[in-house]
Amino acid sequence: MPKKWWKYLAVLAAAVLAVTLSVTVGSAGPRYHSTPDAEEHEEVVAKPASLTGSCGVERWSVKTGTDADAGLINLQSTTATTIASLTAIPAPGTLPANNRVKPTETTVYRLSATLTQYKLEADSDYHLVLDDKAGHTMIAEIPDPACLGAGSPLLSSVQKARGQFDAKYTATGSFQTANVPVTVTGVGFFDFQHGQTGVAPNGIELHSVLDVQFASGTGGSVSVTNPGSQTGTAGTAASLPISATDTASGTLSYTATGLPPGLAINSGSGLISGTPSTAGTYSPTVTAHDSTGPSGSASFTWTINPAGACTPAQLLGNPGFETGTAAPWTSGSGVISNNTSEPARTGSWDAWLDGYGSTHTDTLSQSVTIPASCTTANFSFYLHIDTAETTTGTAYDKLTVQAGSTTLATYSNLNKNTGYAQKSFSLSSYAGQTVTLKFTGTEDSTLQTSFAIDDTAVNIS
Ligand SMILES: [Ca+2]
Ligand SMILES: [Ca+2]
Repeated sequence: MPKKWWKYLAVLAAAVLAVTLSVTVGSAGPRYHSTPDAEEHEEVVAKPASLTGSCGVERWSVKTGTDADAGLINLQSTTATTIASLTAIPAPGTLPANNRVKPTETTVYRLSATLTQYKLEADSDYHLVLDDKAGHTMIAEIPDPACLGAGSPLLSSVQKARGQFDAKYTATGSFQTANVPVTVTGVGFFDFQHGQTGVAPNGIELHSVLDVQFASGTGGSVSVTNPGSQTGTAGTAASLPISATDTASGTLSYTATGLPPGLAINSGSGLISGTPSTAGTYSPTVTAHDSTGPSGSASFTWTINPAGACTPAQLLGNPGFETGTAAPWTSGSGVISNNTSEPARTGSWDAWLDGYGSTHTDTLSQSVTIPASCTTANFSFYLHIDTAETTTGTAYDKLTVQAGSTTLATYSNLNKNTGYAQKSFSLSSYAGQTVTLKFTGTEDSTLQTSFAIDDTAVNIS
C-alpha cells in the first residue's frame, strides 16, 4: 500500500457517490438514456445534473462558450439579421473543435421568425426549428445550463433563455409543433450536418440561444413610408433610408425584393445601400415586419442610369431659403430673412445681404460638386437691389459673385432695380470638381444698399 493510500480510498468513495447520484437522478426523472440522439446522431456524454442526464460532445465548448475564442464573442452588441441572410453565409471549409469561425461565431444575432417545432434532445438541448415562411429554415439551440462549462460568459443568458422557453412550452424527446412568431437572440454557430430537423444548408445555427421573446400578439400594424421614385447611376454608391411606423409591440425588421442588383437592405435599420451594378428600371418592394406578426410594404421605382451618363438634377440645398435657416448655405448673421421690407421673390424667405447704411460685409456661400459626366451646369439666382445712394457714377456698395476664386459678376448700387431679375452663369468648366459659390456684399460708411437674393439653382444635365 502506498503511503498516501487514503487518497485512493477518497477517489473510490467519490466514484461510488457519483454512480449513486447518477442512479438517483436517473430514476427520479422521466428522462432519457445517455445514448446518442436517434434523430441527431450526435455523441453525448453523461452528466447527471442535466435534464436528460447527458450533454453534447461535438464542438461543445464552442456551442456553450468555453472554447479558446469564447472571449472574442461580442456580447456588447447584437446584430439584427434574418434567416435568409444567415443561411446565405458560405459554410466554412473546416469547423475547429475548440475555436470560432470569425466573425459569424463571435457575433450575437437577433432575428424574428416562426418557431415551427421544438424538441428536447439527448444532449439536453432544446432544439428549435425557425422558419421565415419564405423558404428558409435554421436551428436554434438552448443548451441546459448544467451542460455549460465553468466560466462560460453565456451562462446567465442561457439560464434566462431556458426559463423563457420553459414558461411557455414543455419540451420532450419528441418534436412538438408551435407555429408562433418568435424573436431569438443567440451566438452564430456552424454545425456539422447530421440530417438535423430544420438544419440550414450551410449548417448555421444560433447556439447558444441567449434570449427568446414570444410575440404577445397584441395586434397593431406596420406602415412603410414610401420613399418615392429614385434615380441612381451604375457604379456609383447609393443610399436610401427606409422608415416605417409600427403600432405593434415587437421589433421591426426589414426585407426587400426587386432591388437593383448591387443594393441590399439592412434588416435592422432599413437602410438600403450598395453600388448598383446594372442600368435599368426596377420596381422594388420593401417590407417591414414586426416580430409579433404584422407587416407593411411599399413599392416604388428605382431607375439606374448607365455609368457615364449625367443624371439631371438641381444641386443647391435650401435654394429658396424657405427652411428659414441657412444650412447648407453658410452665411453671416441676419442674412436669411423673412422681413417684408425686402420681400422674397417666392415663399417667405430670401437672403438679404447688407442694407445697414454703415460699413458692413455680409457673405453667403455653398459648395456643390459637379459630376464629371455632366456637360451642362448652370448657376442661376434672382437678384433685387435697392439703395439710398443717389450717385449715377460711383459703385459705393458692391455684391461680388464668385465660383471658387473666379469672380462671375459684380453688382452695385448702380444696378438697382425694381423686383427681381434672374442672373445666370455656366459652371460647365467645373465638371468633375467641387466648387464653392459665394456672394459677398460690402457697404461703405453711409447710405444703405440692399442685395436680396432668392430662388438660386445649379442645374446639371
Ligand atoms: Ca424664397
Ligand atoms: Ca452706401
